[in-house]
Amino acid sequence: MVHHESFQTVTGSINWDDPMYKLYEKAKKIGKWNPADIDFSQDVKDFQSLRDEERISALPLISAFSAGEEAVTLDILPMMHAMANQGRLEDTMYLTTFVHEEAKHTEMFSRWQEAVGIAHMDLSVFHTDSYKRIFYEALPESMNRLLTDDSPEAVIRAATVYNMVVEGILAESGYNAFREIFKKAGFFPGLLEGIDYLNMDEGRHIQFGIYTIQRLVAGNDEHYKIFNDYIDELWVHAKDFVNYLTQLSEQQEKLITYESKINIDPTLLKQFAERQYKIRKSKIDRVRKYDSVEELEKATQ
Ligand code: DAO
Ligand code: FE2
Ligand code: MN
Repeated sequence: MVHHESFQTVTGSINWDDPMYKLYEKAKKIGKWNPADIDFSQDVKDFQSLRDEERISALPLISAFSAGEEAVTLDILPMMHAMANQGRLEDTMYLTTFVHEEAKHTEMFSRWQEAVGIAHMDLSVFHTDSYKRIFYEALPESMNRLLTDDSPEAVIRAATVYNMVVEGILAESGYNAFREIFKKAGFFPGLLEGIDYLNMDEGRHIQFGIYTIQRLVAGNDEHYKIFNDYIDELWVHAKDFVNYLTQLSEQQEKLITYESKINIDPTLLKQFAERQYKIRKSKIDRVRKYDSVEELEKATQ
């Protein structure tokens, strides 16, 4: 679109019942938190109380999240560009909150690293080839394609890597890991408070992705195949990274001979990620036989 032909709010109004508009309303109401207000003073004491090998157990996850949040902050704009270009006003309005939230997530991890004194460390050693395939390559490739191509295929692929794999599988599994490791052990209350906020924001982001893919896949087998093939391709790398984190924690456990509060059942991580993968697939699969998302909603009411 080069010129506007009309304006929705002049010829009619915002569609207040649009799912994207509802997400926008939710974000305005419940997305009000400020990373700068989180108190990390107990986290600093906790970090200092840990032995070196215990401290190291926090780093791979922190490293994956810091880069992950930075990547999604930098790579979201083409989606907004594509939705705006298509005249999808409610989607575009919702995405204004999305962009702001990813920036806050990036800020939160950076503040925590600064507070506990590890901001100077290069944590990229924890980025395996599989992590790089997703965050360094597939994510920016699929998102930036939207700048010149907003076809259904391009939108499906972008939402699949961003909302289904990075957010729906990896970030959700990561929140779970933070809670399993540190909440159970009673460490890092500030970081965990931040994780709870992030998790709420992320729920809306994933909803955006599910709805975006569902409306393009409804009644369209070719579009479904694009989603299904791409999520399966990326799952190989996501699974590989989860396995790497699991192996690290198994090695860690062998190293620590004293009684440590920091531990996690490694199989839990893998099982959680696998479950997320299956949930994402089934959410999209269920809309195939309907001609539209609205029809699915009517049928399941
Ligand atoms: O905030 O939208 C987002 C996505 C952040 C991605 C963070 C990925 C973290 C990977 C953790 C792996 C856990 C098993
Ligand atoms: Fe985020
Ligand atoms: Mn997100």
